[in-house]
Amino acid sequence: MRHDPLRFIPLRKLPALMVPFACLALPGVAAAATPRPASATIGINQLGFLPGAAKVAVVPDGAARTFAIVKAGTDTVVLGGTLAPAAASPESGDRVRLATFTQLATPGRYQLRVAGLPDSPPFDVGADVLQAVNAASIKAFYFNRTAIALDERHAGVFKRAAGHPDTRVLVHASAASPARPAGSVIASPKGWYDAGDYNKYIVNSGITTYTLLAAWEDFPALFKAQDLNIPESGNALPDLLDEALWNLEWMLTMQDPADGGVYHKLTNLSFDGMVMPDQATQPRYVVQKTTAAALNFAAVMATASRVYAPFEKQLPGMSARMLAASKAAWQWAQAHPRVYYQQPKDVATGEYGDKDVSDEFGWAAAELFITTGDAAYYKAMNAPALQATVPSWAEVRGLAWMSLARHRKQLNAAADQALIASRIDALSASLAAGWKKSAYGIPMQPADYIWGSSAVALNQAMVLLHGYRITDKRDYLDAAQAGLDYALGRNAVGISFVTGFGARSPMHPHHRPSEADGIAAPVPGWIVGGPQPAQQDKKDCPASYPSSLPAKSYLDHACSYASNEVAINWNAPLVYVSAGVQALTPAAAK
Ligand SMILES: [Ca+2]
Ligand SMILES: [Ca+2]
Repeated sequence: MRHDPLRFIPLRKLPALMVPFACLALPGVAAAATPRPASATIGINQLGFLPGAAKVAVVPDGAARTFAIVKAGTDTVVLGGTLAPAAASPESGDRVRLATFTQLATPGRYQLRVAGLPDSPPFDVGADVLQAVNAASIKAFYFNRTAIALDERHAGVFKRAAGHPDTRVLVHASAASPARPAGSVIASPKGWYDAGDYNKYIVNSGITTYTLLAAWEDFPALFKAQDLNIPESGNALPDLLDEALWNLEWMLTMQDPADGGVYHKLTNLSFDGMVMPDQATQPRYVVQKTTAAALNFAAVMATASRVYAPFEKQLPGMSARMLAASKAAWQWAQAHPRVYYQQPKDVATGEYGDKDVSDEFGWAAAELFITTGDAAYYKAMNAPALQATVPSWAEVRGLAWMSLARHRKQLNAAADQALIASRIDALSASLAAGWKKSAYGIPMQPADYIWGSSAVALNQAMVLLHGYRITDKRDYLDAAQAGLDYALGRNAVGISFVTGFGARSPMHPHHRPSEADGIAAPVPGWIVGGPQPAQQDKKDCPASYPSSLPAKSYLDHACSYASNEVAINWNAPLVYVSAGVQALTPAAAK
């Protein structure tokens, strides 16, 4: 059954809605939005395609019935084709035709040409077209590290002073315990800033870190060969695992050693202004232990324990420490199964509240089963009742199934192999059915344009890549490619949603460092939230949205936290999918 995103994916940290956008009066804030998309543009992946990938573009319906592929900037036609019949796209109000040019496999730079329209942005065909965006999407996490100065050697023009050491964090009254009364001080350094703001939230950084580790588990060869130019480059650990460790070390400090419970977040009492990290110096607090945080933590630490186990020499004791932390959090959740996040009256930052933790129980149990082989965890997962859905921070049951599918060959007899395969295949089939009927040829459906829609597209693609791995059904790979194409420009606004990548990409993300650093270009490698029709920021924005339609409700302005913010949990599936498409696409076109 297809999930209902409106029901299952809550808005990102709700209180942001109530925070007036105060940045316009501050220096360094760009007020101009980038030009609006032309009314009729060809929607295409603006980076390009692997030679063996499905290649499709979206063309506004007009008089033309044919298209040509030309060498970029020339009239040299290398391929011609017929446009598919026009179809209506209710989410964008467009009538469009698909141009399919999958057979174009010769490496080079091209444009798609249709009579009566501007040529498409240039795109490449080549084996390495996704390498740079994959590396940048991971490097973005480095740019959002807390507690470390970004030096010029690693950060280039985006060098900055360290912010938020978090070595003296207060225990909020909501988190007080006998050993740690309100106002006592703990150290909780490292981790990443969550998004455009400077706070740290367990459940959101948990799914993020898991997704990075999943990418490692599925495509290790790609990451072993990768040099991200981060401070740990050249050490004995692959850079992706160095970056993930930066957050895992923070997460470990969020567990109360006295009882195994996990604080929900580490935050100011209110959001910072649009300033650089080192200028944001409000007191920081750990706030309330919750069941969701404990279970999310348990799942991530169980995963990390097996990922870092082969690196015992580099990280002595780390794997065992993570597994012990996972089990302690699991035990706390067993004893406190319904402690939901309740925002204290004096705290106004993101909530990440979640009152359905049945999925978190299932996910944590699955990861503990995979890592330990203990059948009691499989039983606790209650597999027959646990569905697979497209993951989001509050809706993690699909992660249990993807992990089980990934490790299926090593699982013991407790696991139901047929059920694992059927859960992944059924969810992939439903996404592929949407892809087939979509006018844009993408898995995204009208209801998928929610807050963070870009990540919906990429999490769908992640599911589809798992489906392809299990079944070898080519449709699943092609649908996943279409989801990535969406994020990189095959969409109704004709924009690659990744900063710094593509002919047209966001220039004014709602991201404090990008706005406050005085540099025109945004910090690169971030995917912005993308279009969604609720436009909760409309009242706070001096610029207006170009459209109220779901697929066109996008505003490239720093005011637009509802369509143009960045977030770590949106970048993580970009890391996964840009790696997976590279690793799984057959070398030759067919
Ligand atoms: Ca390294
Ligand atoms: Ca949940």
